[in-house]
Amino acid sequence: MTARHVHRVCTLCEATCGITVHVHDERIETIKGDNDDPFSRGFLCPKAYGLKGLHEDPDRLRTPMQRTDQGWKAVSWDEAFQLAIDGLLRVREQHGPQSLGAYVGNPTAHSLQAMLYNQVLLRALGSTQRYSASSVDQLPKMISAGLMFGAGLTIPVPDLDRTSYLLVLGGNPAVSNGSLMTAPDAPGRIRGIVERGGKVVVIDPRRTETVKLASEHHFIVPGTDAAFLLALSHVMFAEGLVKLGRAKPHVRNLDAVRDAVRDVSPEQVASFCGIDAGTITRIARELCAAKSAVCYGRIGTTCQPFGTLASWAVDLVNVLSGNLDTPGGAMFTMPAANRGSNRAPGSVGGRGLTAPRETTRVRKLPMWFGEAPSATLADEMLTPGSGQIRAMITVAGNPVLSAPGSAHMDRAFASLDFMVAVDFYLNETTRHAHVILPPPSPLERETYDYALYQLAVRDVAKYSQPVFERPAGQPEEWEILLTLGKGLIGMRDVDLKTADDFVFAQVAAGEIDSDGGRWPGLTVEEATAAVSHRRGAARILDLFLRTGPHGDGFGRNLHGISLATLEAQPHGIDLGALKPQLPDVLRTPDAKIDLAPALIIDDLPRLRDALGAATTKPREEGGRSLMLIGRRHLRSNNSWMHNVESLVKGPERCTLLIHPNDAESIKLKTGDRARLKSAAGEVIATIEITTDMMPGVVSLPHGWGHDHAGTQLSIAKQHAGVNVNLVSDQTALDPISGNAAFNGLPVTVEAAA
Ligand SMILES: Nc1nc2c(c(=O)[nH]1)N[C@H]1C(S)=C(S)[C@@H](COP(=O)(O)OP(=O)(O)OC[C@H]3O[C@@H](n4cnc5c(=O)[nH]c(N)nc54)[C@H](O)[C@@H]3O)O[C@H]1N2
Ligand SMILES: Nc1nc2c(c(=O)[nH]1)N[C@H]1C(S)=C(S)[C@@H](COP(=O)(O)OP(=O)(O)OC[C@H]3O[C@@H](n4cnc5c(=O)[nH]c(N)nc54)[C@H](O)[C@@H]3O)O[C@H]1N2
Ligand code: SF4
Ligand SMILES: [Mo]
Repeated sequence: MTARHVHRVCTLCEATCGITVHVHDERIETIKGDNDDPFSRGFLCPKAYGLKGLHEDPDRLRTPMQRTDQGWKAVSWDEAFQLAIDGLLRVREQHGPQSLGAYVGNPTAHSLQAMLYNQVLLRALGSTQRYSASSVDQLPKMISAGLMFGAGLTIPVPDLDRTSYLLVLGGNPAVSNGSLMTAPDAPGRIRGIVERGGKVVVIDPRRTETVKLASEHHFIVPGTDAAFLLALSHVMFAEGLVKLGRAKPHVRNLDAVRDAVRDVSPEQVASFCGIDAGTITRIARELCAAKSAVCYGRIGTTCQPFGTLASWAVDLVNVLSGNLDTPGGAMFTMPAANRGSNRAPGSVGGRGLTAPRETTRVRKLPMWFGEAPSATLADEMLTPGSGQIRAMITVAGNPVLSAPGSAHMDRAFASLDFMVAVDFYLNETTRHAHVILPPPSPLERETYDYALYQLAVRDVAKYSQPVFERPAGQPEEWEILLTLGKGLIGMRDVDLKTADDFVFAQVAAGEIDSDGGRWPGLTVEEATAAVSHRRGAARILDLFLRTGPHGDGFGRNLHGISLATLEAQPHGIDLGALKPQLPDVLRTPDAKIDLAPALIIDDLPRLRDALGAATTKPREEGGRSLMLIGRRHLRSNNSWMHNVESLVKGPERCTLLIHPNDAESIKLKTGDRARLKSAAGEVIATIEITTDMMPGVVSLPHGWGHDHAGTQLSIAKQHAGVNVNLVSDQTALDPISGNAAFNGLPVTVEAAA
């Protein structure tokens, strides 16, 4: 009988909570919060325990699978790689490089190995047909941040622990546990603001779980946040409240902003937003008067028709109220490990972000950050012509459920000549694959929250070791991605170690310039030799940690850290509260914050048109014409984790929330079945009546609809729910980004026969 405790992080959401896995005789006894994790201090949500269910789930794939005419067949790893690479190369030979496409899904943001080696695979793809969850999520924020501050991930985060005033739009951290804001125990941290005498204001078309922690809540008409935020800015200018604080010497285009918001007064936007002018004026004054304040927007502000405008306006409000880069305001992080952060002290500015010149083949949508919007992935598979996608690789994605226009997407995947999935479930998307390559269980791998620490409310670092050894023959996820990648560039016979040395050499050369960057005298050779005892993601991580702002500089900074430091401290280490960083953090060519990027200002007439249309035509309330929004549940995780009994048991989650007035006008009561219809499609959902909904708005969560034949999800099938993305319209987009506008979609609801 052997018992052991392993400390690590939970990789199921952005909060990065510390967990302790209690193992007895190589079985998980329980999973608890790690009280010694300096960031999460023991906090856990119910999903963490689901890691046990996930690890033990008999439906989770443990061997590669091949789809044959007789059904699915387990194959060896060698055979599976051979089949996968042969299949992809065959399609490329026949139809050219653009015939290969790839979709990279959400969980890759939680996997160190996927974060680092997806890049290798995507480069080897040799095609611009790249897609990811970004364009059904945060892409508008990456664009507004890129245009304002110079880089897509230079996104200011709310300094939750020190702020006196938090204005939340379109986020529900009490359930999502925070997003673009890595904050374990986000609910506790938000409650803390109120407890220390501060104020929390939530703007949301639903009275959410976060509202219960807040001081004040206002319903807002979906899709109108940009107007609301610009009206706040209008008040700040009109009443002489603008104070730029620390940002003052670093901004440009302040006059252009003043002009842009001159005619967007609270009176003008009140009926459009559904919030009275007095309230808007008061909130603007409060933001400017508070000792510190921060405005924060999430999915409700990005996945909507004015996503980029709203994302920009959030940061505009933070700048104008004097709260950018200041404690308690919106601050930039200084992550311990980050590509490109080894710069000599004093170097400022960068290349900035410019509008992409390339557009997609079929719908001519913009291709930001070298990616096409997922809302047009199905078009690119289904529309014949040169450049049509004929084969796909998916890594940790389920676009058949998670992207808009699901029926179209399902048909598109079914039409492919060949598909490879890197995934451990046979689900709605991977059932179309010819070969599935399962990564190890999350508990069988190392991890470091490389992406999420870039958005954390404190600078922290934690490296987790695997809890269990990988089963014999099971490759690491980075090995799967690298094997595919080298196969695609004709280096199938090069051994993995050589290929990985090559990958590392390229990364190191990118990080260490001839001056050594931050570390005088450091050379690529010195760094390479110092980490040569490691392989794969750990080796790259060690390099980033040691060259990074908290690093040991390979002996040049005695107080600095390396991967060895983190290995010795399995609870993780705290690197302190966020610190002011202007102008060093800016990557715009002139090292200034562009308050009025032309591309964004050019989209204002569209908002004005919508405002005009709404004021001339009174909004119908309580009728059958409604607006659809989404929601998340504490025990659910996008389109997966639904095969874990402990998380799906209990009352039905996938219900259509509707206000009593709306329900009455269509003669529906809780438990009735209703037909939810848009221009794109329809589903039949169970009604749940609640005064928590804004009249005129209905809510259905995403990630459900597990009733497809041919999947291996025995538990999820019993809790199938319906797929809201059969109703989401793949043509409803934020035009600047091409991001899906899931929220604010016009729908009708009627009793189902
Ligand atoms: N338990 C759980 N946690 C998760 C996830 C999960 O599935 N389950 N998913 C993870 C992922 S991938 C992400 S991206 C994050 C998302 O994190 P959040 O954005 O915090 O999560 P949501 O619950 O989608 O919150 C969006 C809110 O926007 C509101 N809303 C909708 N439309 C509008 C609008 O037009 N304006 C305004 N102001 N509000 C609007 C909705 O009512 C909802 O309350 O959560 C992550 N965490
Ligand atoms: N209507 C509507 N649709 C939405 C949203 C919404 O609010 N409303 N939200 C959108 C958002 S924010 C997001 S992020 C997307 C998410 O959508 P996707 O990017 O498609 O991701 P998931 O639905 O989380 O599916 C994750 C897949 O990864 C697999 N997986 C899990 N862990 C790993 C791993 O470590 N490695 C590998 N290789 N595979 C793994 C799972 O088995 C599953 O197949 O959905 C979007 N869709
Ligand atoms: S909030 Fe829950 S799902 Fe997210 S990291 Fe923490 S324990 Fe895991
Ligand atoms: Mo997401």
